[in-house]
Amino acid sequence: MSSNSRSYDPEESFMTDVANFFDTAPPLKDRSVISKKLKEFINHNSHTAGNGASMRKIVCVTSGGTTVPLEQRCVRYIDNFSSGHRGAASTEYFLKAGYAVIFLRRRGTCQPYCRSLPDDPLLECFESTNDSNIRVQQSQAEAVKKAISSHHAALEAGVLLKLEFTTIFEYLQMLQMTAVALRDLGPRAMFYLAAAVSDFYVPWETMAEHKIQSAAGPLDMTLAQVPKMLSVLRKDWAPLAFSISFKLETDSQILLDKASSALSKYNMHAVVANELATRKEEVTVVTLHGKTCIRREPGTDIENAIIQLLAERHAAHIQDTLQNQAVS
Ligand code: PAZ
Repeated sequence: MSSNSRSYDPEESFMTDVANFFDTAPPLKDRSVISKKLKEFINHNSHTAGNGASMRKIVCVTSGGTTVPLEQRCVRYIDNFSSGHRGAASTEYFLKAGYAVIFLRRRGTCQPYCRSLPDDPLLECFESTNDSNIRVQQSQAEAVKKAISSHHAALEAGVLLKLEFTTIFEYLQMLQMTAVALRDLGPRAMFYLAAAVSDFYVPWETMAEHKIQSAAGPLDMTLAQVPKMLSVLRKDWAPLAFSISFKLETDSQILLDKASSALSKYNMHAVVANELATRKEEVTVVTLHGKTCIRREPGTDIENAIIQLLAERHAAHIQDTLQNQAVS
């Protein structure tokens, strides 16, 4: 070995992968618009409601699956399953609990306050009248009124900001921007990362520009690993924020072990473990203090109980952090 050869440093190599991911990702189209919206939203919610520990808390809820394009002029892509129901329902309960919410969702997936509406609200909630006007169908009137008024109330009060992504490149850039923008809130910020994020991707510079041709025979493609940004979020982007990730598995035998290992590996404050088939009925919240199983109560959403538990833990995290800061 020559005297100036350096030994392999896994941390350095990981940070290089992270830097490469962002350096080579196609730039966000609306970066300056998103940045302005984030700044205004955080500013508005930092100067309203209380002071010290009672100041308004802001949570970033991520929701829906990210896509992995296979071509730069994308015709085909790999997708991650998520209807966005968890994120949308959780957003409603966070707002009810007094949080301001940055709702970062996959375009076209479920939105807060729309869960009780039919799949195609425009076509199924409205009807035309004899005098060529449009009116809400009687059977949908209550649901439509409630959805519109709750949504407008949240926007009017400036406590709901909705941002949209499709690809893994957009998602991670927007998450980074949001986390860095929330950094100064310290422990009052929360990340509730329910989005289903791709583990593998095609780096932009190695991606075919045009539609891949089937005449060339079977497709043989190697996907690179997406760097695990959770640890970067905790270490660099927003180190004092209360951070919760989700772990989805289809094999119940490995679910809790995988959740515990995510907790320690990425230094999360909690990991919500759920199985695909039962995710609306049962989850387990894994923390350093133990595991709490939550089951859906009849007549409500499971997210109601998840948010109650996490809001309590978040309040304790704020107290602890502020006390530690006062002592040091
Ligand atoms: O969006 P949805 O309500 O259909 O499902 C929610 C979920 C299963 C995507 C979410 O609870 C979750 O586990 N997200 C993280 C998935 C992952 O391990 O990447």
